[in-house]
Amino acid sequence: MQISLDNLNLTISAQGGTPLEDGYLLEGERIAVTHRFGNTQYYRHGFHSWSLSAWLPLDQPLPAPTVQAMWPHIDALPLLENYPFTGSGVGALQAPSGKVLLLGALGLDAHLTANGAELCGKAASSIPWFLAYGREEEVFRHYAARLGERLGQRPPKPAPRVWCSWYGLYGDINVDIIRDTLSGLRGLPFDVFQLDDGWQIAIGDWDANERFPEGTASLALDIANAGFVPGIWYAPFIVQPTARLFHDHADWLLRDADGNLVPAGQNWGGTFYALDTTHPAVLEWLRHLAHRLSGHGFRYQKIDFLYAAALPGKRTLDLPPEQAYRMGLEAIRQGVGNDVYLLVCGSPILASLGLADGMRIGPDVAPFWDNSDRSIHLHDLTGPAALNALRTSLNRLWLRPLLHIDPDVVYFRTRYNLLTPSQRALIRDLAWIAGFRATSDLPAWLDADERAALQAFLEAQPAIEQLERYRFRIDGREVDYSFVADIPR
Ligand code: 9PG
Repeated sequence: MQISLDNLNLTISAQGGTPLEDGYLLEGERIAVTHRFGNTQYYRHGFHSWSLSAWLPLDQPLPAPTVQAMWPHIDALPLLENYPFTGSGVGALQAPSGKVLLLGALGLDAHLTANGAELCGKAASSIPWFLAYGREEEVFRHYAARLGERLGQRPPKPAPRVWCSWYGLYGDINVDIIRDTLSGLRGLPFDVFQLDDGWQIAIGDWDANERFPEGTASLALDIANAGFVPGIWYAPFIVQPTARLFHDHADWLLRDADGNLVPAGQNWGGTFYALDTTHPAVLEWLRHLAHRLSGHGFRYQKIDFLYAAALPGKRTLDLPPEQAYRMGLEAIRQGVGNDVYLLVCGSPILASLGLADGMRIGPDVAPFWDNSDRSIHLHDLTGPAALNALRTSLNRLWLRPLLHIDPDVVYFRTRYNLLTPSQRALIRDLAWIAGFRATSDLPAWLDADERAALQAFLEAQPAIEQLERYRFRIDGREVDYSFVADIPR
């Protein structure tokens, strides 16, 4: 069919279409929009929190990451064909006029591709799509509003200010250092103290290990007594072979059509695997796990490596991957009830909407700017590095009306840190822009000035204005991220 959007004439292939005030509602399993923009910039939206989201020139392909076997989660596998001109959920093209043509799914399991002649969407079944043409800020805002109507939106409330153990202590946590940190944080206006990876017996066995001999409930009590909401990290959809769960419930694991286990990534000293989140016993186990942790006092739960439940595989119920994932996330939401804060991480984006309170929108930050071994030589822009975290997070700010968006932690320490003051300022400013404030700096590592800067960061309510795609004004001061958005080649 032929349609006209804001004086732009387009040829569209779809099963149905209805004009809207702010665009066009299309229906179909496959959508193709023919354009005449030529080799313009394509907005690629990554599969999950850590996957690359960026505006990319269509005439300059990037090599696909060469570490896919080790990191199957970098992107959904079908997205690596025609990399990087593929994406998940939404895609957009920049017109010569400067306006933007956006095609965004209003359902799950949707992927996109683009080239100099077409913008195409493909879903696992016929779903609604939103097509719009106009100012970039406007088309993304309208798309977000439609997504909220379809998939849900959490009630607006201010994002918690979080102290998270990961980027200070990594896995090296124990009850003594946690208690020391809690007392060192006294007087700083954090809402949540969140324990990250390192407290559990194994990935899959979510009980406290020997470094926390008094158990998780006692830990939550220590945190609450220090005046913070207890927060905890776990990775509910994955299992490592050393876990009891792996041996006790081999039938819960995600397998391919040949019955082989589907590898979900490599970490913690080996390959880890995914749960089949359409299996009734798995759903019951997930509800119970989330409920037990909230019952122990953890009213803030960071659930991680969630993409694993959305990998291709043969499941108990024959559902497409993101729908299967959403069943798992629903079980966790049911387990904790409506009042516990769920921060999803490593998570498919659209499929988490309406269920999560907050979402990590980029890769991990790190106390260094870039890791060229991984970014340049392995073409992988998802590894821990300040640059990667900033780039993808900046390109996901349009999600902000739907839930809290977490661009990851800010550094105030100069100890154990290779970032320059201006690099640290860019990270801090993006936390203000995104509206999610967190750090992992150990209070003992901060000198008086650094501690004062952290306190000011937590207390400030800066006025934020977006001037251009990557340019902002923060309390009158201009911040330009354009150089961050560029991809090293
Ligand atoms: C804990 C961490 C922190 C962090 C999460 C996540 O192997 N990997 O590719 C890999 C990717 C991300 C990652 C760890 C490993 O970080 O984003 O905030 O919670 O897990 O293990």
